Amino acid sequence: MTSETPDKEFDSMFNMWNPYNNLMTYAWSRAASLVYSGERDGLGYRDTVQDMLGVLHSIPDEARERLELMITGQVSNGGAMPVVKPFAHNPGKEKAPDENEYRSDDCMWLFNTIPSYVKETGNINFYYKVLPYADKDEDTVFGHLKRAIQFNLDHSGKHGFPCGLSADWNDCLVLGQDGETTFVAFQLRYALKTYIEIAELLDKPEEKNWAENHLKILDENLEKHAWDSEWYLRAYRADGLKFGSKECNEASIFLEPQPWAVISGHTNLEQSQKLLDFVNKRLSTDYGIMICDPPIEKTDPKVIKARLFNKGMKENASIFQHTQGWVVAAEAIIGRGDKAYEYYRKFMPSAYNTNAEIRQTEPYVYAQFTNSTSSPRYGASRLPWLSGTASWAYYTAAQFILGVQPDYDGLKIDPCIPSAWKEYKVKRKFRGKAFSIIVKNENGIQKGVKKIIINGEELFSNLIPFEKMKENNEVLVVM
Ligand code: IFM
Repeated sequence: MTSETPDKEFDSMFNMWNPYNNLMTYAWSRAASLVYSGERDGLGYRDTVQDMLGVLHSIPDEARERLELMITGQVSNGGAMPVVKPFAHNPGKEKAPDENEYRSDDCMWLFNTIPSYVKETGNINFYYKVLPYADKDEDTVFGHLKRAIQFNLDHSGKHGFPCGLSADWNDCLVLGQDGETTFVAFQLRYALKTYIEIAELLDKPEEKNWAENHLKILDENLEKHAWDSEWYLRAYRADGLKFGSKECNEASIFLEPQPWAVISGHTNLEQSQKLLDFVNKRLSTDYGIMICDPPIEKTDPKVIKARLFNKGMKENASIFQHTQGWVVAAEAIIGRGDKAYEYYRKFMPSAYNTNAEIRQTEPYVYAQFTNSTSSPRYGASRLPWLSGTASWAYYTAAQFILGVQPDYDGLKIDPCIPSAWKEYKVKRKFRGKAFSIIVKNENGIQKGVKKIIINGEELFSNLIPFEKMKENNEVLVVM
């Protein structure tokens, strides 16, 4: 897929460097990193499943093989092996991890990647494909997804949220077996919403009902126990200690649950706007959005390990790059294209071509984090290449900004762009067919498609159905 937009720096990332970064990250996982080497000798579950989001369109068959490998890394209780060893993995015969080795977010990422693969390829039968679990038994891919949900329902705490276990996405929170994570609670909400869509697609009303009931209960618990008057809490420890609450002196707000409240569909438009405005007020800097604030200086590392990092670095209140795409997606979901793009450019490497002395990292590659306001190196980025940032940056640019969204029945076009963009072009291959798309935005709006004409024929919605597609397609989109 290539773009021709009014922003040449965006195009250079999107057409060349970001896809290259995606392929490198996919190929090497974290194995070639000086920081991670020695720590693991296989594919980390959560990182690998997310990395695939950036390559599904370019190498779908190879990505499917990797995806199947990761699905067979799921244990029969629904949780995942933290690391899958690509050469030694022996599905059906692996030893299940000890209870305290599971991470609560690992299998939740399957709900982003599996539907993306099916929508990209149209291979709906993939949901019926039977694959073994890591330790014993087998199931369809749809069944694997259900067990992933069941795992977090079975490992829920007293507020009805998934337990933190060995870690949720943020490796530095010490939540333990019985502490609870609101971030994974929002991931679980996203999983239930996605499961409902798949159950509808496969015509499984009982499954749909099952998920709808759980979703309703989870929504109630989130409003009752996760809302902290202006933002969502990050977690509860088993003894009731809150993380990311106005009651905390340090790290009183964490970023992760806020965009996921929007992405998961939990908040309505008005709530989403207020929440994201608050994120802007509390966490936004010149170079992106901080992961938490204020930084951690006194809290015991037994509570938050991030204290071991200098303030303003890594999980200790840096501008953690992986999370930036989530905020871009959330802003685009509520139609604020100017804001989404402003955030996108703040962490876009090529935006630093002429001030590389600030970013201090190659201006064509994503990094793990940027030093934030509390660091003496404010603006400097570190740990380039092997970070989940690349795939999320690409995925949000392609699907949420340029708005080219593969769907089960065709290609949906739903851009969310800066009002200053009056026109842009995209070229893309989709299921073997070529598309040349021109988006016109003479009225300078940020979101909303008025008209789509494909090969001279006007459509009645913003989905281009598969039946209307020829080998080569000319598409005009009017916003
Ligand atoms: O989510 C993790 C990732 O798995 C490894 N790098 C740090 C991230 C945030 O803690």
